[in-house]
Amino acid sequence: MGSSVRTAILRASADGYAGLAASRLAEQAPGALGSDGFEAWRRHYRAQLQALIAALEDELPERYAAHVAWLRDAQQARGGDPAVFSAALDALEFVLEQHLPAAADPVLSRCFELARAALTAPRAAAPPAPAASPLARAYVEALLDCDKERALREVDAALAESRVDPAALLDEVLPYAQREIGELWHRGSIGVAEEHFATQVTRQCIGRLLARAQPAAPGAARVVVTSLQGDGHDIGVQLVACAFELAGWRTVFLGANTPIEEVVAIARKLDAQVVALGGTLDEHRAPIAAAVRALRAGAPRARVIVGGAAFDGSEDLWRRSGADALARAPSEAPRCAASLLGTLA
Ligand code: B12
Repeated sequence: MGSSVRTAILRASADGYAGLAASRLAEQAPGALGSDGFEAWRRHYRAQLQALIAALEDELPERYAAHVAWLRDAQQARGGDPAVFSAALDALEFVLEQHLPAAADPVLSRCFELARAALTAPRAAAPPAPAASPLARAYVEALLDCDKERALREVDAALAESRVDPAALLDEVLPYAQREIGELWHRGSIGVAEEHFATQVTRQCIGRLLARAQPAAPGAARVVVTSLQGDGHDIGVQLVACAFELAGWRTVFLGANTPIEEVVAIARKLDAQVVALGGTLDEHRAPIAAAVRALRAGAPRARVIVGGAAFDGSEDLWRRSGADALARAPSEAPRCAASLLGTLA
């Protein structure tokens, strides 16, 4: 069986395999399933299968192993039993062996081998906090105190006193804060409510920056910015849209979760010169590649820029998407777009 056929089957049957793996786990480790245990494990397996499919497509088994270790850490931080987690991996491998012979696919076998090794390795120590400016630290502290007024005051004062410029806010302060909040959630130190709160305040900060943008000139270049169906993260792309707006582009920001055909339709309708697509998780790369293909056919004038954490950790992952360029930071995106159009001053 060819590996692309295998991933197609996996994708089409992921829901079924998720249910079978949850049933197998219930048989093998009945204590593993609490009150809503079957549904919770089915959701867990669905997410894990998406990461597995992305690892198979890109032939990067170590990314699946990293994802499994990440899930284990998140569960353990909430009192989950590591032995159950290991049984859960066995259950998934068993189901796939039954339904999708693994022997012929060395990448699939390697995914499980590395995942098992990752599970037996000791839990990773908290990574050292990245260097952050005093403003970024003060902003995070205010968020953790759920003090929106203080958080916004910190940002307003820094902008007013020119202690921070918009690019630093977009590239450093706000991403640092979102990632710190994510790390604390991952380690079980804060809940989803704190994350949701931080995301809302970060949106307001972006609004503060947008209020400083001059209206775009009528003939200015047009960009469409979005993340795609299945990707609920919109702060990264919002920062990118804000950078374009501050750089004078006519910016059409669509938020998160946009269906591919809608992105193509609006790019065609508006005759957009650039489409900027963001992705956060490994499984967001496949929809981005599909969108690039659809844009080439349906809106061929648009140049496509990609970015986001889905492309981190490898120099060339973005090239496989077929896009024209990768921008690593929001304020880099307008420069990168202008250079693609040959209009860089
Ligand atoms: C907020 C958040 C959410 C919110 C999103 C709300 C919203 N409206 O955006 C919600 C609750 C919906 C959410 C859901 C999930 N999340 Co989430 N989320 C986060 C969190 C805390 C912040 C995300 C964020 O705003 N980042 C800030 C942006 C600015 O940073 P960035 O993405 O790295 O982007 C930088 C660059 O890449 C670039 N960039 C970004 N996009 C683009 C686009 C273009 C075009 C360009 C040029 C550049 C660019 O700009 C940024 C600055 O340099 C992160 C933590 C983190 N480390 O980011 C987790 C995180 C991304 N989430 C994670 C997970 C696992 C999930 C869920 C699967 C959880 C679950 N079990 O349901 C779901 C998946 C939902 C989905 N279908 O996509 C994990 C991913 C781990 C992994 N790699 O597998 C993270 C890392 C949390 C963690 N610490 O473990 N999440």
